[in-house]
Amino acid sequence: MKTALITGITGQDGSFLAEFLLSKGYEVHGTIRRSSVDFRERIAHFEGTPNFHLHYADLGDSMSIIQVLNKVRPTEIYNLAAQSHVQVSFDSPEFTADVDATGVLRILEGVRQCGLAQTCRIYQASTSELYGKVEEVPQNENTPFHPYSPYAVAKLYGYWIVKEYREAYNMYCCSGILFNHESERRGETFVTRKITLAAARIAQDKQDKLFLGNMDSLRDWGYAKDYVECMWLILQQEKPEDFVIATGVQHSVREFTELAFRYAGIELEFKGKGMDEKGYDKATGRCLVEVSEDFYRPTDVVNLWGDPSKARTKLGWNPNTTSFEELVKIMVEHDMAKVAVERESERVRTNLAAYLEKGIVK
Ligand code: NAP
Ligand code: G4F
Repeated sequence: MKTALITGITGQDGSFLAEFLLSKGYEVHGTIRRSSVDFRERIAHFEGTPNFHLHYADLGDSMSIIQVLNKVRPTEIYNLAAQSHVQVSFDSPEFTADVDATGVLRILEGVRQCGLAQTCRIYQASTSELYGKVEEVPQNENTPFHPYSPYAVAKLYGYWIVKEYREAYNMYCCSGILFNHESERRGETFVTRKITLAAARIAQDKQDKLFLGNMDSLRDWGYAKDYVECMWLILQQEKPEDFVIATGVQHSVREFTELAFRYAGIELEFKGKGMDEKGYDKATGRCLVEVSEDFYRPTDVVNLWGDPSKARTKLGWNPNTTSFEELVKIMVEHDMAKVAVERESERVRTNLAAYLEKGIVK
């Protein structure tokens, strides 16, 4: 039985990857961080699964990493843990560098010091943010990097240190340069999930308006469930290599917003330019989307578009299993149901409070 260690198992990708590896018969170990609140919603369904184990470790703490490596002695490591929010990296640049850059080094060196260098394969969660202020479109494995945020600069160190350990110590370690991938499990402050949740709430009268930043920004959005398969495929190749993972299709934040609202039953019409642009409900004329300076970044990556040819040819991976339209639909349907459940439990709570007040329920 193969043994995988996933750092960042509580995140969007970690939870999908754990499901994928368990279905392949792996023993899956994941690292979690101590928190005063128990926020493990994405992995709660693994409770009691025989081949599933959790350990405390933090990418900022070498000792915790070495302890887990010695205990688990994995055959594959998927290093997904990171401070993954680009805008947050402008507010917490040092923390981001420690986890997203030095954290990668701690994993690689830990593997060496535990005597696992020749038996353990390592996947590093790299990112299309490396292309940043893009120098060509679409971007492939040979496109020059130009990182454009503290997050991207930290991830660039991660990319190069992986390459260095591969060349210096002959270790099997690779970077997957993944373009944006989303899902119904996406964190609620990333733009896609922020939009699908807002569309669902506005459609069900739980929110008045959605405030966004740069709506002209272009992304190559895929479905996270499809992308975790690639992480595994990358580690199954004979030789360690880096791969771009993307759909090869590009859309703007505005297009994502229009489609999400359409699936929630609202046709939007955009009027105005730049900071004055607004999205109106065509049926009622109500303004539902506005631009806010708060969501603009000091430097923003605005033209990501991946070329997945190498992954298609060498990994045999189909980049278009889930289309853009299907992805938006999956997310909106999920959030419409989530908001409906929240509304219903709120209604029950309100009714119960009213009954209690009138003395109907003792
Ligand atoms: P995510 O949902 O934000 O999950 C990040 C995970 O990292 C969480 O489990 C988090 O744990 C953990 N983590 C954060 N800081 C840590 C630390 N100091 N020590 C240990 N664990 C820590 O991110 P994701 O979307 O699944 O992305 C997974 C990886 O792929 C990340 O490295 C991200 O940068 C990279 N990536 C993502 C995309 C994308 O579009 N999703 C694209 C390219 C690359 P808590 O739950 O405790 O916070
Ligand atoms: O959804 P985002 O925050 O994702 P971003 O910055 O592309 O980063 C994500 O993808 C990367 C891969 O390329 C990962 F490495 C990274 O970990 C993360 O998963 O923003 C997407 C775009 C940006 O251009 C942003 O300026 O949407 C624009 N945007 C416009 N309004 C907004 C908003 N982004 C957010 N988060 N919130 C807004 O209101």
